Amino acid sequence: MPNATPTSGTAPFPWEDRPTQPSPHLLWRYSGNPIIGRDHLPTSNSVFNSAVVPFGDRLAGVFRCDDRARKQCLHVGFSDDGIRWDLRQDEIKFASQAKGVRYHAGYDPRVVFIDDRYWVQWCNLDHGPTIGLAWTQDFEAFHQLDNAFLPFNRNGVLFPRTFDGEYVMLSRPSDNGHTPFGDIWLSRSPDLTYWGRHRWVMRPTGGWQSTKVGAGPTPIETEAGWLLIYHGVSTSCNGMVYSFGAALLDLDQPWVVRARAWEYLMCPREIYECVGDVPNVVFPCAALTDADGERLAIYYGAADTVTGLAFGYLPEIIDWVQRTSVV
Ligand code: BMA
Repeated sequence: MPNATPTSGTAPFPWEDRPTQPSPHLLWRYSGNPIIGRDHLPTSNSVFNSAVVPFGDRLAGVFRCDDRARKQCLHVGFSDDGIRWDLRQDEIKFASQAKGVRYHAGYDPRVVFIDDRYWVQWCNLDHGPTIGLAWTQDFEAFHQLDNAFLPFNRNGVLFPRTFDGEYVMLSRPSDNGHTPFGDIWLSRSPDLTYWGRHRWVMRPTGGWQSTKVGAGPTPIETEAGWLLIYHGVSTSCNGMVYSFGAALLDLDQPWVVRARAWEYLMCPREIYECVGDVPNVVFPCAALTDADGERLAIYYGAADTVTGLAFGYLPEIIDWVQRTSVV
């Protein structure tokens, strides 16, 4: 069985056993979904597409909270069990910023621990959407670097370690609107400021992922390769539909796709995924594994309104990606 590098350490790992009712699905949803409602903060319109990470013996996270003016804001939150979250009312204010960089609004954060600090990647609005980067060591003081890329770009996702001394990030070049296209690309940097050595990774194929694809949670290192959970978008007569699936990237050359499942892992079907500010969206931004690298908990935004949690077994998912691969 492939083993994943555990990401949970001594932090709590949220879990609920697979329902006993026969289910054809690899993932099952937490029975108490959504775990974070749209009114979690007195000022929030919606809380979704958010990132959580082990933080000592707790979990911490950066949350997308759109306010009631519909401004996209980033807020810090903490949890003792991964299910009940306490979000700070004030949005993140940067303790320092690279000269000239702007933070007007931000959304769809990811968080990853590399070396000795937590790196936040998000879609930063600075003359168009691009990839913002900041670090923190305590989830109190955040320090913003220069944007990683030129606009327009979304879904910047760092790998959790360096490759030959270089940081590696996935992203999706896009447009200034509701981009009707999108491939996943990979870029490298010696210092998280200067990015280059770009490599193409994957394009939309068909069905649930026929319009565009974008990286989701931080890739998970396993013996079978990097498990990449990514969102795929299709376009129906009713608009875009966001689902998510999985692929395995080469351990040493992570721009090489070794396997890619044809079917989705999850598509919007519960009421809270199909009804909200943007109907028919499940959008994963974070995943935790347990200490044995067996169990997986995925945090995802639902209908751009609330936050959901889903569970699965990593070995089953990896086996399924390999068995059903179209690569
Ligand atoms: C994308 C982003 C995501 C959102 C998705 C569906 O462009 O805005 O935050 O979940 O659209 O609306």
